[in-house]
Amino acid sequence: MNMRTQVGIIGAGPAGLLLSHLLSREGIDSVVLENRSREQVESTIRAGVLEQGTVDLMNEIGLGERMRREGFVHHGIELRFDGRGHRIPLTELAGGRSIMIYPQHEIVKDFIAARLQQGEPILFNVSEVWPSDVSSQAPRIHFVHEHEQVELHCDYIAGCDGFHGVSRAAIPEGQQRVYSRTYPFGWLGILMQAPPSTQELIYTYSERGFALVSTRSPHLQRLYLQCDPNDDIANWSDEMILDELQARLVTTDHWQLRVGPITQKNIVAMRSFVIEPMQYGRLFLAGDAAHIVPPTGAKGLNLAVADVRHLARALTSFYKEQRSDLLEAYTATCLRRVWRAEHFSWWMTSMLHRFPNDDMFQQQMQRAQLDYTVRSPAASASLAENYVGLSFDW
Ligand code: FAS
Ligand code: PHB
Repeated sequence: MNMRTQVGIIGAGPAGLLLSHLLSREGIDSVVLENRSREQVESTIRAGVLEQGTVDLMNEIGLGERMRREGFVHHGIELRFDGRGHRIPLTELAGGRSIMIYPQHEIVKDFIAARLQQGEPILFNVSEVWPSDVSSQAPRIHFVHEHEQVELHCDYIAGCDGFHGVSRAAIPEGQQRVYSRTYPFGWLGILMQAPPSTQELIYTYSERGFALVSTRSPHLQRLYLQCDPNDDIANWSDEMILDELQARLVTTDHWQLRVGPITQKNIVAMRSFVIEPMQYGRLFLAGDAAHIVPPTGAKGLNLAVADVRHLARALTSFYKEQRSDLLEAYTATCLRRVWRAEHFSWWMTSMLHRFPNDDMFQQQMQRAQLDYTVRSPAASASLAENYVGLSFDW
C-alpha cells in the first residue's frame, strides 16, 4: 500500500510528537510512525525537568494547560557535598527564568491526545521501518502496519526515533562525524511513594558516589544514585537502595530522607554522543537520534524540543516562502545549542560523580569546583543560566 504526506516522522517520543504538532499548526501534513504501542510510549519513565523555553513553547502552542495545573515551578536547586547543602537561586540568578517539574510521559500523553483529537495520524506498533532515497527529491519510509507492507512517500523525513532508532544509519558512514564519551558509571533510578523530602532538587557529591533527589508529585518521588553501569538491578534490594541514598545524602544537621514503597527501579548507562551532520539530503535528525547527554544536566528532552522548533520553522519557511536557507542551516543552528548542553551536562557529571580509580587530587579538584560554584556569584549564575536553559536564539 502507498501513502503520501509532506513530512514523514519516525518516532512518537517528545521530538516526533511536538514536531507533528508544530507542523499541523502551520497547515503542513505529517504522519507519525511509532514501533511501540501507545501504552508503552505513554508509560516510559524518563525526564522530569523542563527548561523555561520548553515551558514557554508548550504554553505558546496551547498544550500547557495540564502542565500548569499538575507541574511544579522550582526557583532553585541545592548542591550538597561534605555534609552541607548550598542553594543555587536559579530564578534570581537567571533573569527571572525558572524550571518546571512535569514528567516526560505526561507531556507525551498531552501531545498524543492533542494529535488524535485533531484527527491527525499516529501509526503505533509499526515494524520493519526503514527510510530510503533520502538524498533524492522523493524520500520514502517503508514499514509494516497491521501485517501490511506500506510505502510512505514524503517530501522530507524527520528522524525522531531516539538513540536506538534506524534513522541515523541512513546517513552514510563516510558522511558522519561522531563524537562520544561513555561514563564509567550509570544511574539507578527509583520511583517511591512518599511525601517530598525537599522543596527543590538536591544534587549530591559524596565519597560514596552521586545522588539526586527529584520529585514527580506530593505523593511520588524520583531519586537516582550513581552505580556500576553493568550492575543488575536484581542485586539492589529496596532496603539497600534506601540505605545507600540516606548514606550519601547525610548532612551535619541530620537531614532525613522520607521513605516509602519503591514502585519502579532501573539502571541506565550514561553517555555523551553527537553526530554531525544532523541533516543528510531530505532526512533531518532531531533529539536523541542525533545527540545524547548524561541526565545530570536535565537537558535531553529540552534539546529535543529546541531541535524540532528549529526544524518546524525551517520546514514552514520552505512550504510557505519556498526558502531553503533555514533547512540548509539546520545542522549549524542546532549544534550551537547542542554543544553548549553537551558541555554543561559533561561538566555537571564530572563535578558531581566519583570516578573509579580517582585519586585524592581528583577528589580535591571536584571539591574545589563545587566550592567555587556555590560561593562565587559569577559561577552560580553560570550554572543557573545553563540549567534553566539559554533562550532559543542563543
Ligand atoms: P525518545 O527516545 O524519547 O523517543 C523516540 C521514539 O521513537 C520512541 O517512542 C521509540 O519507541 C521510537 N522508535 C525507536 N525506533 C523506532 C523505529 N525503528 N520505528 C519507529 N519508532 C521508533 N532529559 C531532560 O531534559 N530532563 C531530564 O530530567 C531527563 N531525565 C532523564 C532520565 C533518564 C533516566 C533518561 C534515560 C533520560 C533522561 N532525559 C532527560 C533524556 C530524555 O528525556 C531524552 O532526551 C528524550 O526522551 C529524547 O526524546 P526523543 O528524541 O523524542 O527520543
Ligand atoms: C528527573 O526528575 O527525572 C531528573 C531531574 C534532574 C536530572 C535528571 C532527571 O538532572
